[in-house]
Amino acid sequence: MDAAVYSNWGRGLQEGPKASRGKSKTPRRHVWGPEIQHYADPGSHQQPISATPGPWGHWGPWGHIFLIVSLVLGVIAVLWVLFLSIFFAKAQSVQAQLQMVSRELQKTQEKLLDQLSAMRNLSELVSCEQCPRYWLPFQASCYFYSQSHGSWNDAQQSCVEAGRHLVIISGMDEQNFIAQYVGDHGHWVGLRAIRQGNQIQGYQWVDGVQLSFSHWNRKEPNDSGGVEDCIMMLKTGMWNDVQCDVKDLWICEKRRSC
Ligand SMILES: [Ca+2]
Ligand SMILES: [Ca+2]
Repeated sequence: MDAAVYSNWGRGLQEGPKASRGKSKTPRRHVWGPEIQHYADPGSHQQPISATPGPWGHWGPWGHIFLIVSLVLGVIAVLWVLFLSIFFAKAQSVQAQLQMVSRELQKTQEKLLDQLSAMRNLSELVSCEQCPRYWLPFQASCYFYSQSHGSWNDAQQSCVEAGRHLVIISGMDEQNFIAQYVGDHGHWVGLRAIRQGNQIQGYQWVDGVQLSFSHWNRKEPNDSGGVEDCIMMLKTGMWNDVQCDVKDLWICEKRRSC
């Protein structure tokens, strides 16, 4: 107990002589924790007669904790915003890189197709007419795989404009050759339904020949909804009837002299 605080112990609170002159040799203690209380009756410890702000100030320890928590939350919010900014910048960079890779892949695909066409032309140069650039030769025909999508009518018009037609598949050899280049996309072929009223009477190639060889997928043709008049090759190489305005890739065929 500080001698200056209770210099007149038992006679009420009174500063000691040296303390009252402000020249006490006993220095005032500074402690971290609750302030020392001055009691009128040191024995009772019930009636503090003076109280100065503690080391936490007038807000008390809870105010100090609130201030620290607010600062921590503020720092976390700033770090989170910083993280999101970096994340979105990275995402945009990755997207741009993917687009560039996609373009490079398309160019590589075109080059490979060109080289494949050249190799096949070379092997059949002796006996057959050469195929145009980007067209693949097989037996007495050349084949072109489109890079754009369109309806069955768009596809047929595109082929005919070039003096050819949508592919006509006459047998299993031709079917196997064509199927190996369809990749992961559906392709229109030159076959569509002959419909009278709501009934399909049969299927006909674009050259007017009735269907003889077929390679239908399981449970096809099903003419779902009564509107599936056009035939496409699935990525598996199997055939399916679908609506003619579906957007698909397509395959053109050009006969050549051998
Ligand atoms: Ca053919
Ligand atoms: Ca179908």
